[in-house]
Amino acid sequence: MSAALAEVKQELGPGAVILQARSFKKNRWLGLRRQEVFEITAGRDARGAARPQRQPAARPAAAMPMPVKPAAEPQRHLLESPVAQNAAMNGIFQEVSGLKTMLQELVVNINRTKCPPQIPEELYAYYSQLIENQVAEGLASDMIKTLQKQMRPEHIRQADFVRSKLAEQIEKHLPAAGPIVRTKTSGPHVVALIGPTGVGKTTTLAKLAANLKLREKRRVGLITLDTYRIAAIDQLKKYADILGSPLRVVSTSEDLVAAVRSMQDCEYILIDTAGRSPKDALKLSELKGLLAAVNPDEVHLVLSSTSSQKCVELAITKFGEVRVDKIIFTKLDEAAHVGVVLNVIHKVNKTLSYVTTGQNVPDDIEVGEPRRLAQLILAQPGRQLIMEKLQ
Ligand SMILES: Nc1nc2c(ncn2[C@@H]2O[C@H](COP(=O)(O)OP(=O)(O)O)[C@@H](O)[C@H]2O)c(=O)[nH]1
Ligand SMILES: [Mg+2]
Repeated sequence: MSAALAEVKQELGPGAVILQARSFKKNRWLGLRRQEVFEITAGRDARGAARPQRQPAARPAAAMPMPVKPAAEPQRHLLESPVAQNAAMNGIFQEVSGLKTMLQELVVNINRTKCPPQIPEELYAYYSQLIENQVAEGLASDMIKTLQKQMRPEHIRQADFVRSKLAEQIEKHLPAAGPIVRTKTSGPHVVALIGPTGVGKTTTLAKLAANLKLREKRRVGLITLDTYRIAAIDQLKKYADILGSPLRVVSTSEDLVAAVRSMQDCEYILIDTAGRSPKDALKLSELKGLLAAVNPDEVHLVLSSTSSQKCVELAITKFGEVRVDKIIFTKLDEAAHVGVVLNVIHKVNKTLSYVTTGQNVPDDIEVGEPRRLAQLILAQPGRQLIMEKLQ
C-alpha cells in the first residue's frame, strides 16, 4: 500500500486526494497463484480539476515486504485522510502477517534441512534432497553415512558417481515383489486387494485384470466383497463386461467360497474388497474372516502415495491385522513427494508389488521398480517432474 501511495504521489503530485483505497486478492496463473492487489482511486484536487485516476499496484503476496517509512513532510496531508490512514494500517497489517509467514516457513525449513553433525558437508546436498522428498530423517542419514563409508574421498565430488551410489542405497531399501505370477499348475491363483476407501483398489483391480486378460491372455474371474455401495458394484461390473470376465458379488464367507469354487477354470481370481476405514475394527475383523475362508495366494494392501506418512502407517497397522503380503502404491502421478513409499516399504519390511500412475485403465500401472523409484526420489521434488520421469 505504501508503494501504491508513493506512485499516486509521483503521478499526481503532493496535492493528490485519495478518493478510495482498497486491497484484494486476485487469482493469477490459472488460479495457481494468489496475488495481492492494492488499488487506489485518486484525483488531483477535491474540486474536480483533475479526472480521478485508478492506480493499481500489484505485487506477489510472498515478495519481500516493503519497509513502511514514516510520512515525509509533503506526504503528510495525503496520509492524514481517514481512508488513507485506514489503508496504510491495513498495509502494515498485511506486511507484518506476510513477514510472520515468511519467518514460519524459514524456521520450518531450517529445522527440516538441518544438517546432522554426522553428515559430511560435501554430501549435505544429497541429504537435503532426500529430506525434501520426505524420506524419513533417520533413513536418510543412515543412507548418507553408508554412502560415505563406501566412497573414497576423491569420489565424493563426482556428482554422477555419488548419485548412482545413493540410488543403489535407495534400491536396497525398496525390495520389489515382482508381478503377480501363477506358479501352480491347477486351480486359480487367488489375489485379494485390501485397503482404505478411495485409494484406488477397484481401479487397480481393473488394471490388473485387463493386463492379465488382454496382454497375457489369461482366464480371469472377478469377485467383489464391496456390497456396501451399489455404485461400487456397477463400477466393477462395467470392467467385467468389457473384459468378458465373470463377476460374482458376495457378502458372506460361504458365498465367497462358493464363488471361488465356481471359477475353478480361471487361472486368476481377483478379489476386490470394500474400503473399510482403518478405524473400523468390527468391519476389519469381518474382512479378516472372509479372506481366511478362501486363504488367497496373495493379499496386496493398496495405499495412496498422496496420503500422509501417518495415515499410511495407521492403515498398515490396522490392515496388518487382516493380512498383508505385498504393497501397492497408487496415485504416484499426484504425489508431490515419493519418500513416503520408501519409508513405508523399509519400515514394514514388505515388498512393493505395483505402483499406479493415473486413472486410465489398463495403462496406468507398473510393476514396482526400485531403480525407477530411486530416480524419482533423487529428482527434484514436484509433481511435474514426477510425471515427466514416469512418461
Ligand atoms: N490420479 C490417480 N487417480 C487414481 C489412481 N488410481 C485410482 N484413482 C482414482 O481414485 C478414485 C478412487 O478409486 P477407486 O478405485 O474407486 O478406489 P477404492 O475406493 O479404493 O476402490 C477414482 O476417482 C480413481 O479414478 C491413480 O493411480 N492416479
Ligand atoms: Mg472400490
